[in-house]
Amino acid sequence: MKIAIVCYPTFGGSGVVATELGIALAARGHEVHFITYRQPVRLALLGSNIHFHEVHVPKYPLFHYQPYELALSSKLVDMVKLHGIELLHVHYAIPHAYAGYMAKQMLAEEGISIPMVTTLHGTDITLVGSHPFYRPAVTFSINKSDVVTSVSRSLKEDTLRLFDVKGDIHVVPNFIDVARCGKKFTDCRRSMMAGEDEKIITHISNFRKVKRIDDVIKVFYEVQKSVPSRLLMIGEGPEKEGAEALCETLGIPDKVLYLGNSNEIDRILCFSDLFLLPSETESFGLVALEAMAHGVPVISSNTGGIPEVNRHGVTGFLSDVGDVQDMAKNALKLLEDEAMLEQFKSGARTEAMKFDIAQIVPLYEEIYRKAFESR
Ligand code: GMT
Repeated sequence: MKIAIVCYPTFGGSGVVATELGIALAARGHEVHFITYRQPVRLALLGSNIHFHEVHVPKYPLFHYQPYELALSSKLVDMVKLHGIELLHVHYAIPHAYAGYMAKQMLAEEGISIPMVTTLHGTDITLVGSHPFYRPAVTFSINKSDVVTSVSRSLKEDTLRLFDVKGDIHVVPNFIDVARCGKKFTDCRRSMMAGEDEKIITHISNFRKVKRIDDVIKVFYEVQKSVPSRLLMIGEGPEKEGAEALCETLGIPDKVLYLGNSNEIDRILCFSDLFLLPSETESFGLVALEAMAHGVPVISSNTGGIPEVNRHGVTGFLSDVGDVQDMAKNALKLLEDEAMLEQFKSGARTEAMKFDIAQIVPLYEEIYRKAFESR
């Protein structure tokens, strides 16, 4: 099948999922065309059946906001015609589903009928999409998609609660390449990050408000009082400066390392003992799954789709949003008991296998078949 994938090409979970899906589909013989404004960060290699087409938005001074949706829908029309693309799979409703629908309509004018699958990822529904300024357009583009999928049961419930959705929403969970994560790194250089007697705690995100970065620092502050440890902070975003300031205030700047955005999270997770994800809301928490696949137990909040991934008492522990003391208590429970930590590391790895890419990609292929039928 010839499939166009539209996504954000950034380090964010939706872009990562879309990219990994495209790579896996290409490996299964499909022809995949990524259409977005930059080559996706995880898309290292292009080839005979994996392509990237850049959406250019020429700057014009009259426009206060440059019309990306217009450029994207035009590019979709051109690429569908040029490459004979048979299906659009758009990740993140805003504005991709809207642009995809416009492309569909333009193509229909020329007698080309193409189905569109929309995958909802989280903030396109919970934080941004449900804002009154966007809701009518998001509702419209969800209802005009041939098939809609969401990455967790929780996100499906949120979508049905927040929008007037007419059709069904199929839950297709996010996934991980277990074989790749299980690979032992010969150069897993733990000693570069911490002393032999120190535990390594990790957080990876886009450092936005929704991630509750201050809670990450506060949990670590409590933990390091009892267990010699280091905190690795991976990612970039608006809350980073505040986090650095909080570390100074608490007197722990030398114990916290900020490593910026990284394409090497496999190498960082391979020597991590614990992962922190205290988010305000999280439709799935792909990064928690990535940590688990590397055998890293997760201390998280119990919000949104996280409980569908992180199993309390098996792969880590869950606490109410903002309950820093409970998160720190749970972290210490694991870090102070070597046998228990080992048991949770193995529990995390085993649970992650349920989300192996090999099981999830065929679900998307099934969805594509459905989309063709419902055209
Ligand atoms: O977490 C973010 O803010 C980035 C966002 C994105 O769109 O990339 O992540 C969302 O999609 C991920 C992939 O499906 C999910 O794992 C994240 O939980 C979800 N983020 C939120 O719901 C806050």
